[in-house]
Amino acid sequence: PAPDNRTYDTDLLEILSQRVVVGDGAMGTQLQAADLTLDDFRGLEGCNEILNETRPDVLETIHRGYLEVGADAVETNTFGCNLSNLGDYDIADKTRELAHAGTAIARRVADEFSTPERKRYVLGSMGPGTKLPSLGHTEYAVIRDAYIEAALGMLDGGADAILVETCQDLLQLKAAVLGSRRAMARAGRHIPVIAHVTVETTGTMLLGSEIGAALTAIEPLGVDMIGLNCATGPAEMGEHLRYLSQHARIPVSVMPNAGLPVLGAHGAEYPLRPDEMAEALAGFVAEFGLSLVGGCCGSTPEHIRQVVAAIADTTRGQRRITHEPSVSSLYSSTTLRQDASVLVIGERTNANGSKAFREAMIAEDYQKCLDIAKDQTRDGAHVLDLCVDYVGRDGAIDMTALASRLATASTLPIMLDSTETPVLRAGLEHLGGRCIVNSVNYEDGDGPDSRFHKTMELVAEHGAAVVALTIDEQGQARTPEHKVAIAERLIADITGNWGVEESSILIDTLAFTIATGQEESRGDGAATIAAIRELKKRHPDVQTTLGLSNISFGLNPAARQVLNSVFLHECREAGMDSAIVHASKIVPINRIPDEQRQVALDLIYDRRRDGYDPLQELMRLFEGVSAASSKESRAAELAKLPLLERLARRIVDGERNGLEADLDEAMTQKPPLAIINEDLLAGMKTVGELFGSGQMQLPFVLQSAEVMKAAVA
Ligand code: THG
Repeated sequence: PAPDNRTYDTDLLEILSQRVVVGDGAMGTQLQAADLTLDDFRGLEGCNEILNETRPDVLETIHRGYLEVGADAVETNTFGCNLSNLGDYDIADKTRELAHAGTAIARRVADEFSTPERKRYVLGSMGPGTKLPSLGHTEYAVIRDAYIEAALGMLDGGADAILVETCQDLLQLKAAVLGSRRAMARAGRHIPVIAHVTVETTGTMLLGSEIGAALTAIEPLGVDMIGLNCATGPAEMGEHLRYLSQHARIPVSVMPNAGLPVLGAHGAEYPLRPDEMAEALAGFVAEFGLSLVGGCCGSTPEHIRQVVAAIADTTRGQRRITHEPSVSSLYSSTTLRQDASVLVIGERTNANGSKAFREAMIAEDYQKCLDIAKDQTRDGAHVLDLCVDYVGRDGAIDMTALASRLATASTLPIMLDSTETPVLRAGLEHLGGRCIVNSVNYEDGDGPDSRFHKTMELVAEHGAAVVALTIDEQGQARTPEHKVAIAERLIADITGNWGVEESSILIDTLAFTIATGQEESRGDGAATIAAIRELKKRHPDVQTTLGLSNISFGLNPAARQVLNSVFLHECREAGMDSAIVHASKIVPINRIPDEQRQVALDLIYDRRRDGYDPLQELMRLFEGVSAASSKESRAAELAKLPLLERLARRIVDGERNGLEADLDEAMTQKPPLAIINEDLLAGMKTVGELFGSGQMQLPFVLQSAEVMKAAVA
C-alpha cells in the first residue's frame, strides 16, 4: 500500500503535528552511573542489553528519571540489539527477546506516567552496530533480517515508534528501515519509523554522505520523520537542520550530544550545560519548525528538565519546504531536473553497449570498469547507467561485483539497467544512495507473476525512481497515440498501486534506429518526439527519458554523432528531461554544419521528396568520414573565416589548434586588450548564451574557457 494509506497503532504522529514532543537524554551515561556488577551483565561486560533481563529495575529508574522531569517519550535500552553487537557476545539469537524485554520495561514505565490528557511514548532504539555494509564489512540482506527480529521484539513490547539512530552508513539505515517495515507486515501492526543520521564535525556522515544525499535516499523509504543525533552538540548541527527543515516533506527532529566531548579525568566529558542545551533546542524549534527534540550522549535528566521548560515557552516556527525530485550516490544528491540541460545518464558502463566495458567486466578488471565510470563523470554525466546483462553470465554476481565497488567509488547516482529482477535486487542491496531502476514495461502483462509486478515490488520497497517503457502486451508502441496511452496506463498504475510519485517515474517513449531504411521505422523518431511533447503537456511532473544512441544504430560513428546530437536537441525542445547518452560524443548544435543538421532533421521528421531520401543523403555526406576527419572539415571551415571572427569562433568551438598563430597576426592589427575585449569576449558571450539556453553542455563550456584562458595568457 502507498505510505499515505498506512494507519498506525499510535497517535504519536498526530501529537507531533500538534506540538513539539520532547524525548529523553542519554542512556549509556546513566547506566555508567548505576552501580552495576559483572554478574548484572552475566559476565558479558559492556553488553547493556542483558540488563533488560537482569536489572529491569535499573532501567525503570532511568526511564522514570526522564519522565519525571517532563519528557514525553523515552527510548528503549535496545541500541545494541543488532547482529554485530549481540553477535560479538555470541547471543545474536537473543535479538528479539532482548528487544522485547527492553521495550516492555519502557512501556510499563511510560504507561505509569500516561494520563488520558497526556500520553507518554516509547521509542524503540535501533542502533547501527559496528559493521558498515557499504564498506563490505557485512551484507545488507543479513543485517536486514536481523533488524526484522529486533523490530518484532519492539512491536511485541509495545513500542510507539522505531527510532533508527546514529546512522553512519545509508545502506545500514536502509537495512534497518526496510527490516522494520517487513517486521510490521509480518506482525500486522504498523508504527512510525524515525531515521536519525549522524553528521560528524567534518560536515558529512562518516562515509562522506552530505545531508542532501541522506535526505534523498531516506525520504522515499517511507520513514515518518528524519533528523540528526550524536557526534556533535547542537552548534554543529544548525546548517544540516536548516537543510532538512527546508527540503524534507516529513517532520524533522534532533537529539544532539551535550556538546563536543572533551577528555576529562574519567574519560569523555560533555561540556554543554542544561541551560545552553535548552536554549539551543528551543532556538531550533523556533527557527526550523522541529517536531521532536531530545538529547544524546552526555545529556542528563536536568538537561531534559530545562529543555521541557524552554520548549513550553517556544512557538514552533513555520517551515517553508521546497522539494526537488532527486536521486543520489552515497555522497551527494542529483536533481532529476537539470537547469539548461537534460539529466545526462552515461551509457558506457554497459556490457551490451560498450565492448571495452564488457571485456573488462569479463576479465574481472574492475579498475578498468571504474575508470570507464570516471571518464563519464568527467565528461559531464549526472548519473551512470549500469548494465551487466550479457548472455551466459550470472548477472547477479556481476552486478554485486560492480555495484559494491561503484557504491563507494562513484560520486554519481546509479541507474540499474537490467531486465532481470535478481540483478536489480543485487544492485539495490549494495547501493546506499537512491537509484533509478531501468526498467519496467507490460510485455508480459501486469499480473502477480509478471516482470512488471516483481520489479515494482523492488522499486516500491527500496524507494527507487523507475524508468517505464512504452511497451505493452501488443509490443512496442510505434505511434504517438499508442505511446501516450501506454504511458497513461503506466503512470496510473505505478502511482496508484505502488505508491510511487509521478516525479519519480521516467517514461521512456522508446526510439529505436531510424537508419535501416525500413518503411515501418521511418516515422519512429518523429513519433517519439510527438509523444514526449504530449506527455509533458499532460503530466508536467513526470520525467521523460530515452536511450538516445539507439536512434542511429547502423550508421557510421561520425554520422551517429551528428544524428544523435540533432535528435537530442529536438527531443529537448519537446520537453525531454533526461537521456542515456555518450556524453562526450554529443556535439552542441551550433557546431554542426548547416547541411548536416538539415539532413539529420529531414531524416528525423521523415521529409522525403522525389529524388531525395535524407537517409541516403546522410550516408553520402559521411561516406568514408571518421569522427576525426569531420573534425578536420570543421577546421577547414574555421580557416575560411576572417581573422577576428575566427578568433571569436575559436572560443565558441573550444578550438585551440592554431590559436597562437591567429593571435600573433591579430596583434599586428590591434592591441592585445582590444582583442580580448572586442573579439575573445564576444566569443565568451556567445558561449554564455548557448549555455544559458541549454544548447551547450558544461564540458564544452569548460573547453571554451580553457581556450579563453590560453588566449589571454
Ligand atoms: N531505453 C532504456 N534503457 C536503455 C536503452 C533504451 N539501455 C540500453 C540502451 N537503450 C542505451 N544504451 C546504449 C549504450 C551504447 C550504445 C547504444 C545505447 C551504442 N554503443 C555502440 C555500439 O553498440 O555500436 C558502441 C559500441 C562499443 O563501444 O563497443 O551505440 O532505449 N530505458
